[in-house]
Amino acid sequence: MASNSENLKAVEMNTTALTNDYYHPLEYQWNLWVFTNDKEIWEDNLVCAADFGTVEDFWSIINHIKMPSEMKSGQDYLIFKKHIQPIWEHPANKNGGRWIINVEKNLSRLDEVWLLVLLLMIGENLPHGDIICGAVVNIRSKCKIGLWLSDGSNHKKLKEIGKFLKDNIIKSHKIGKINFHLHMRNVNMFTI
Ligand code: MGP
Repeated sequence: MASNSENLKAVEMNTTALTNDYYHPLEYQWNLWVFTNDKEIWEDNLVCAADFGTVEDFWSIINHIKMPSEMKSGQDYLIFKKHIQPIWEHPANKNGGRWIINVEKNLSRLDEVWLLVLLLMIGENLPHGDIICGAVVNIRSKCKIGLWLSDGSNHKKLKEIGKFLKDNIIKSHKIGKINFHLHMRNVNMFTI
């Protein structure tokens, strides 16, 4: 008969095996930020609400928070790589910009497109994952989803990412055109 310490060791080994098999690590660690629009100073509205680095933790967060279509106007979700703050001023963002997808709020399409963008982003399915900083959904009368990129000068990479979004999300959801804006000059640089 096995001793108590042997039994304990066997349980510990099984637990480790189970834990390692159960969790699927993502390439990057991510933070979920929530923007609430209650305070006068813009940055004071940003709260880091959760972090995740595995597929299972991502879904447990998504399953416990409101989807964008249920949020109040003025609010945002921002999901960014853990070392990047979701503001233009952060070094990873200051020379970058974003692809902007305009989506109507009252449609389940907003939730679907947001989820698809997130899955492509955290799953490293988008091209040039190294220049992807994060994604933002702005709940407004005209809702927007933005994919933030760190390098606004590499037009080839920017366009390849935009084309991927267009081919894999935009066409199937009948959204129309998407636009690329640099953060430092909020003007349209490309439309596809
Ligand atoms: P917004 O919330 O990104 O978009 O920016 P919205 O509300 O759709 O408005 P629009 O300007 O795109 O039409 C709204 C305002 O919030 C900006 O004009 C800034 O004053 C402020 N703001 C937004 N962001 C993302 C930042 C940021 O990163 N840094 C600072 N300092 N202010 C920001």
